[in-house]
Amino acid sequence: MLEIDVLTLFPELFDPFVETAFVGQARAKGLVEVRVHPLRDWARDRHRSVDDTPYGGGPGMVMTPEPLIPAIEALAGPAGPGRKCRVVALSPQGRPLDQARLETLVDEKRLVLVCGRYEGFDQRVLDLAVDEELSVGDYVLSGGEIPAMVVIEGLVRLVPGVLGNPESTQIESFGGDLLEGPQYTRPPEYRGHGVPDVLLSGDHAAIARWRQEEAVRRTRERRPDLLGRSRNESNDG
Ligand code: JCZ
Repeated sequence: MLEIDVLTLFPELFDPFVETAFVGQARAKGLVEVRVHPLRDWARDRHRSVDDTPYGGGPGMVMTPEPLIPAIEALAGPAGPGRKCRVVALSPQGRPLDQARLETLVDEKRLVLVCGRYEGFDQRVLDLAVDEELSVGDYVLSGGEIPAMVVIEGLVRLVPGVLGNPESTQIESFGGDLLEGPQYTRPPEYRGHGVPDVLLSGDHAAIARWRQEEAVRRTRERRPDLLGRSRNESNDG
C-alpha cells in the first residue's frame, strides 16, 4: 500500500484525477491511497494568508513558512531521522524526475507532495521541512499541482497489482534507455498509408530485430542524449 498526501491551495484540481481511471482503480483495489489537504486549513491569521511579499523586492509573492511548515509537519512529522515518510516539493529548481527516481520512490510507504503557487517557497520551507525537490521538466508552470499529478501517475502504475499486464511496465519506453519505436493496429491500410510488411510477416525474430532497430533509430534522431548513458548513470543523475 502506497499512501500519498498532497498539500495544495487548489484541492479541487485533484478531484477528477484521484477519482478516475488509473488512480481511482488503484484506490478501489486498496493498493494506493491519495489524500488531498487544503493548505489554507492551516492558515491562522484573519485573512488566512499563505503568501507574502519577497524580501529584497521583486515580482509576485512567496509561500510563507508560517502555515506551510506546520502543515507539512502535521502530515509527515518533523524533519529528521524519526520521520517516517518522504516529503517532496515540486519546483522547477528540483532534480529532474525520471523513471529511475519513480522506481525508488515507489518503495516508500508514505509520500507527502507539497504543491506551491505564486513565485515558489520561502527557502526555509525547503531547508526545514522538505526532503527533496523534484522538477517535471525545464518549463515553468503556475503551480505544483500538475507536476504532483505527474508524480502520482508515474508512481501508481509501478505499484504491484495496479496494471493488468505487469510486462508493460517494463517494456514501455525508459524501461531500457531507448524510446519506443512506431506501433500499428488495424486497419492494414488507412488513407493510403500501410503497415510495415515485417509486422504482418509472422516472423517473430524479424519483428523483434526491426523493433530494436527502429527504437535505436528514433532515439538517435530525437533523444541522442539517451544513447551512450548506462542504466547506472540514469539512476544517479
Ligand atoms: C509554484 N510555480 C511549483 C515545476 N517542472 C516544473 N515546472 N514548473 C513547476 C512549478 C512551478 C511553480 C510552482 C509556483 C512547481
